Order: sequence, then structure tokens, then C-alpha cells
Amino acid sequence: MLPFHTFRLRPFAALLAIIPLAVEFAVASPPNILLIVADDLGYADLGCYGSEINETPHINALAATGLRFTDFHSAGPMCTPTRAATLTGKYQQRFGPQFDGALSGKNQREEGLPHGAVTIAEVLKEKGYATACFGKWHLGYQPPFLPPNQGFDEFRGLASGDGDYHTHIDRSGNEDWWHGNEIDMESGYTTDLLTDYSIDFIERCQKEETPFFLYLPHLAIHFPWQGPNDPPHRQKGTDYGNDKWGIIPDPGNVAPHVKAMVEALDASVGRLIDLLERRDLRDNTLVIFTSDNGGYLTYGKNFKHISSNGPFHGQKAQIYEGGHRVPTIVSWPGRIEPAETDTLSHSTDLFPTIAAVAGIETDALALDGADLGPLLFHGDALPDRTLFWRMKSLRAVRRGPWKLCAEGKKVELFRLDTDPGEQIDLSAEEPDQLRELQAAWEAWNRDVNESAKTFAK
Ligand SMILES: [Ca+2]
Repeated sequence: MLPFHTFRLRPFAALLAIIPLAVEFAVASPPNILLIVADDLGYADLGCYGSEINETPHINALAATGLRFTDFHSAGPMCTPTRAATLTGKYQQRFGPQFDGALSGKNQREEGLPHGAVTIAEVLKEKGYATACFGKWHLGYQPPFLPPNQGFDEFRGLASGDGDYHTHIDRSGNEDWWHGNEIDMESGYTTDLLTDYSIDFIERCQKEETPFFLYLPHLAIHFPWQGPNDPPHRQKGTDYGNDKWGIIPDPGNVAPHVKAMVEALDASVGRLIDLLERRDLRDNTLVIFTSDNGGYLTYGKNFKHISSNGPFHGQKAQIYEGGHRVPTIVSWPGRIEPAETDTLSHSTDLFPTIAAVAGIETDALALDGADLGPLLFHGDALPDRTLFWRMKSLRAVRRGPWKLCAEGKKVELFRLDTDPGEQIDLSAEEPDQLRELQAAWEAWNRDVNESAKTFAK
């Protein structure tokens, strides 16, 4: 009997050894991609990142199923720059200096992300994905610079940087709620409407057995600070340039309004994850949650207690950590082990990461980002890297624990592993380190400016 058992056991044991590999690589169909980008969400605005004010059970649960990043950075400390970088996998400065900051609704209404830029939506669409953008675009204010010309089959939401969450009137008093390339006003709370459209899209894609790429750039928690139960503010035809934050009875404490907005955002994530689970799509969907920049702690002279950036110094529109270190979660049950990582990572990494899981080759695109796949799926360390920021006269470089922050002639050097709050300027003590980072920034700046010539008007 022994030879018989030996004969039977050997192939069985061999099969057992093969099964984990087979499961790992056997993706039934190209995976769906759900990319949720919160707006102005500070590092510590979520429970899973330390908030003691905002209740975020659904995002906390998402973090508990995936990889939670503690050293992830937005490409810019404002909306437009990070969106350009996220969708193209390249530093936004490669498309011109106008992408250093937010595209203005006053004097840049005729501009937008150049059509020559290759977006992640375009490459996924070419691969057979259904693509949708439901949310805030802010990479152009009107056709032909809206999502339908950048690879998205469907678009619902706002083109500008901020709109009233109830009336959908932009800061300049314009109607700003789009269906494709047409204005199509409707009533409803922005966060909820975008979620409704997302659910409808996912259900249709499943029915049609088409893999989907859903880009959901929420307006939440950008001002106007309006929770679902706060009143509408803006009306068509009125300029809100000097009154853009909504109706805040106590400007000294914006937190209750932000709390309602964060919790509506959390409910949206809960509804989407619940849908994916009920529809048996969760195991074949890569879910990414991130923010486009850090939170505001204060705004102007009056508005206080808005967001929390945790231990980090600075806020939105600054190049200190508070301006660009953002909460980021990547979840794919069965493929990504739940864990926390302090891997240095960046908005531009999302394009190559998504492309790789969809089986798309990106070498020819010369992306700036790194494929996070080895980290996500195998826990491997990524190669050392240097990251750069530029917003007009603001400059920053990150390499290992070192961070250079500069504005005009003022230069500071911090060591983040011992000083995460950027309090101790070491520029005088570490002249070699300072020189190296400055030289790296100058070389990067020359490189991106050279690229931008390709897209110059
Ligand atoms: Ca933003």
C-alpha cells in the first residue's frame, strides 16, 4: 500500500504548493478600479489617522482591510496640481507653470489640462474599461477641457474648484453641475449625488460585464463648509469671491460643519464598499482612497478649527508636511495584506500602480511615479527616491528623512524621522545635505521646465 499512497500524495502535495500562486495571479477578469479622492482632507481628519472629532467607521474599516500609508504625499498642496499629477502619473509642472497652483475661475477659464497629456482614464479605456468621473474636475472650466476629452466615458459633477453643496453654484455665481459637456443642474447634496451616480455606474458595468475605472474626486471637504443639514448659500449671478465659505455662524469653530462633511464622505465610502460586497465585486476591485492636499487649520483672520493635520506643521497651500502629507489607503482583499506602511509614496504613483494591475505597459509614457505593486502585493521595499514640490516661489525636496523647504531666499532643512513637525532647521549644521538637495531640485526644475515647452501655448 505504501507505494500507492506515496504516488497519490506526491502530486497532491505538489498541487498544494501551486494553489497559492494560482490564486494570487488568477484574476478572473481585469480588476475594477475605484479611485476615491477626498478634497482638502487633512492627515488627521479620519478616525483611522487619529481624529477624535470625526466618526469615520467605514473608512476605518477600509483601512483595516488594506494598506494604510503614513508617508504618502500629494503632488501639490492645492487642488489642480495634484489632480493633474494623479491622472497623468507625471509632475504637474511638466504641463506648464500654470499647474503650480489652482486654475483660477476668474482669468483661466479658457485653460485646462492639455489634450496631449495622457491620462490613466485614456489608457484604461483603450484596454476596454468603462471609465467615469463623478466629482470635482478642476482641470479646466468648460469644454473642451472637461473629462469627456480626457478619456472619461461619463462625467457628472462640477468643473470648478468649489460649488455650493446644495445649489451647485460656483464661486463666481455660475451654474456648475455638468452631465458630460453640458450644464445639467439638479438638486441634492453633492456628496450624496456623486455616490448615487457611482452606484448606478458600477451596477451598469456589472450587468454589461465590463471592467470599470471609477474616478470619484469628491468635493468634500473643500469649502463652502456645508454639512448635509447646513443651509444652501449661493445663488446664480452673485460673486462669492469674498464670501466663499458658506454660512458659518461661528467662524471660530468650523469643526462641526467639517465633521458633518467628513461623516457624509464616510457614509459614501460605506455605501460603495457595501455595494461591492453585495455584488460580489469586492475581491476583484482595487480600492484607493486618498486626498488631494492637506487640510486648512485656519483660513483668513476669522476661520479656525477647520481640519487637523496631526503632528505635521503647516496646512493647505504650504509646502510643509501639513500641506501635502495625506491619508491614503489601498485595499484589495485577498491580494493586499492588511498592514501599515511608512513607504515614501506620491500621487504620481497611482497611475503606474493602476496600469500595472490592469496589465498595461507604461514604459513609453516616461511616468514620474513608481509602481507600488511590489509593496502592495509582496510587501517589498521600493527603491530609494527623491520627491519634489514647486508652487510658484515655494520649493521642497524630500529624500530619505531629509526635507528641504524654501521660499525665495529663505531655506530650511528638516530631519523628519526625529522632527516630523519641521521645527528644527538644520540648514546651518548640514551644509552638504542642503547643497545636495538644492542641486537635485534645480536639476528637477530644469527637467520639468523642458517638458513644459512641449505643451506651451
Ligand atoms: Ca484640495
